[in-house]
Amino acid sequence: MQYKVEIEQLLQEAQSITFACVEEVENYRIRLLGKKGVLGDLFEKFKTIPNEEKREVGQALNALKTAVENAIATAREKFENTVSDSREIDDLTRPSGGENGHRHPIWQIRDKIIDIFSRIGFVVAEGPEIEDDWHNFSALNFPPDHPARDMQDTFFVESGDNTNNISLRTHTSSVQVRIMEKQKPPIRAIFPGRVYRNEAISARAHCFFHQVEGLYIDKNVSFADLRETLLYFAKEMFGSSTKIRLRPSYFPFTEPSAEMDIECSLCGGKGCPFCKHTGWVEILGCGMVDPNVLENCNIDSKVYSGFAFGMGIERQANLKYGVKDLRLFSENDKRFLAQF
Ligand code: 2U9
Repeated sequence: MQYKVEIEQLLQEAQSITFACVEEVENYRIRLLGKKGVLGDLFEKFKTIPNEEKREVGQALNALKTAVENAIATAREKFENTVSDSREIDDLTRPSGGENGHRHPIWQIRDKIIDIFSRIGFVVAEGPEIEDDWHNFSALNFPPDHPARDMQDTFFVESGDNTNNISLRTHTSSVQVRIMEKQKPPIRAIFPGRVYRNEAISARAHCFFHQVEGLYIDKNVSFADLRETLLYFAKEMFGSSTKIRLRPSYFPFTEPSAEMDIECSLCGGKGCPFCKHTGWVEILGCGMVDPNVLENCNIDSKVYSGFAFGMGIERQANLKYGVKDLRLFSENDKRFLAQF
């Protein structure tokens, strides 16, 4: 009980705290996030929380961590601007006070994923949201009769006969194709972006969502490299004790293909409604790039091999924050957004 009250009080503090100078921000950071900081203690104590309370308390703890990080980032930004742009201080017509905005939760997760992969040498690449058939489907080995090529599943931009087959991209894999066509291996990049699927909007599906895909192509890249890279990602994203498993799967563009699960953090792998009593929750898809796809992009599949992976950012947010209804992410309701 005392534990929950402490989290609530710290959350209120993080949401209202103001700083007079950079030193105060740093002292606050050390007190909350430092090696022996308050948050470290709380996360340590979390292990002793009874299983049935873990979900609610875990969400509150994550919300607190985000609020503290936001308070620090916002304060730092403010002081940086104050020093670098002295004209702003002199602008007496500027409105004072008011609420501070912050990054959208989807963007926070996107930044975290980029940060994790950039630490091991992945660069970020972006590309167009409107794509031709080659980059979105054909180069990726989609057979002519694949359901994703159907108007029921994909938004086509050209109305009528669709002779050009221009569509809103259904995944950021199209950017991978563009990079591979332009650049000789080694290629080590991640591809964040918004993608579109022709789905009826509900709590579990939306007509657009956000992905981060990744690609590593070089000589002698193996499935073991894929596994270790994704294990590193899972530990950085969900905590150092995170366990993973890979299940065989199928995608047109990878062979072999797999889906990766992490052990359910709510029940510790014992089985609960959240993990549908399996003890595991799916976080991403992955595989070795199909040699046909390499050849389609003019990369010699006898010399080079590579792995690829893809994940939905909303899915990661769902796992990290327990947000179940996808629609909340695009409604711009401040009561929802202010919690992150
Ligand atoms: C190239 C070659 C291979 C990207 C990959 C997945 C597996 C995958 C889904 C996860 C959830 C999409 O957001 S989601 O619905 N993605 O499972 N994506 S491998 O593989 C590529 C991409 C490009 C040239």
